[in-house]
Amino acid sequence: QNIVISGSGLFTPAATISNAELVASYNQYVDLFNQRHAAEIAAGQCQALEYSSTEFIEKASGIKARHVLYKEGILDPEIMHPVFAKRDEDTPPEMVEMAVSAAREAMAQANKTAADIDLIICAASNMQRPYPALSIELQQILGVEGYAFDMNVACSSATFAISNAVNAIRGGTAKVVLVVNPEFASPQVDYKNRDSHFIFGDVCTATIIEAHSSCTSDNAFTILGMRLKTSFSNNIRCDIGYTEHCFAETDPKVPFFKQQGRKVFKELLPIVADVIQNEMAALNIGPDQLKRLWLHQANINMNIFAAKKILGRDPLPQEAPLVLDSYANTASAGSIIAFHKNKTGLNSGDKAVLCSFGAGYSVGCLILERC
Ligand code: CO8
Repeated sequence: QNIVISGSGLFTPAATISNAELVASYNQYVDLFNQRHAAEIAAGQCQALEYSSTEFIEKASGIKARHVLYKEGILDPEIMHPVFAKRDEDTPPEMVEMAVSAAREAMAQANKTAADIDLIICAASNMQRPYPALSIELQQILGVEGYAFDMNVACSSATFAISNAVNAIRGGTAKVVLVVNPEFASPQVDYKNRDSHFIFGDVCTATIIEAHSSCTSDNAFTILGMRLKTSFSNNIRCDIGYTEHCFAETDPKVPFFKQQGRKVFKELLPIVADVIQNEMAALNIGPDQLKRLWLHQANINMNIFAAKKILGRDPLPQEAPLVLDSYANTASAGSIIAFHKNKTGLNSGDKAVLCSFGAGYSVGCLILERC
């Protein structure tokens, strides 16, 4: 049974933060911190903080700006986190609100109404609550029958969810599946940490997955193959969890994303290349047949390195499109944004790769063919 991605959608928050704005506020925070701890710093009991720089950020990551849901607070050196009101039980949380918007675009593209959808998977790096599942609230808002569930494989949440969608269709529990990836990353960013304050942005993507026989979209992609891989690593980690309030000592850094960026770069790339190359070999697809690589968007150098390894030459910019410059790292949504914004211009039969990689480690590779 041929299964296709027949539509995609994207919700982009209106507010943006440029590197210049982010670095200016961080550097103000550094000045305040160093003034307030001048005595301890002079006595060698505390390390002075160093300035961040726009040049470093752009060169090391390719990021120039990011979208955020709530800009207020992030740039205030006395606050350094998004400030927003807690919503009551009758108001959908931000992640559900973003998902409604992205879902509607994907459904329109795939010519689907709520009545056509049997399953909704909400897949993201963080959930605003453990239960009831965000996807079930989204199901109610969209007016979808059937069933819904949430899942998390960090940066590979979207590709792993698409593979779950394919399996649900093959298993007969659904005919048409909506996958949403609301990545509300900014609350997990430690804006007081120079190493990671620039990395993430907020966004939501959506895809419709269905059997080829029922697809009426004129811009659909057949899923020729899927390969998923995980391998445990502490190098990208977040420890916030529901047991946190039980501990006698609380660590103020617990809610935040942390990583050993260099180690991630070195260890993850070979796994990514292996997964993609093994799936290409299984499908008998050579690098010269690949017309596009929609890769996870974490780091420009990592993306170019991976594309070069797969293609065996330098990629042209349109072959491995980047959205990092304006969106930053958007966890699981990154490769789907690259797909959504750069899926036109391919001919029927053209092959492409959509691949996520990140925390876990986790890698999810889909080999696609333009219908
Ligand atoms: N400004 C100036 N200097 C800086 C800054 C800064 N902002 N930050 C660090 N430096 C300094 C460092 O301190 C270091 O100084 P020194 O040499 O004196 O020690 C020097 O610059 C070089 O630092 P790095 O070695 O860290 O620099 P890199 O060139 O390695 O670049 C990166 C850092 C950009 C982080 C890079 O390592 C990278 O991108 N690696 C890949 C990481 C990756 O892909 N991670 C995936 C994470 S995403 C994911 O999996 C999703 C998880 C779930 C998300 C949840 C949402 C929040």
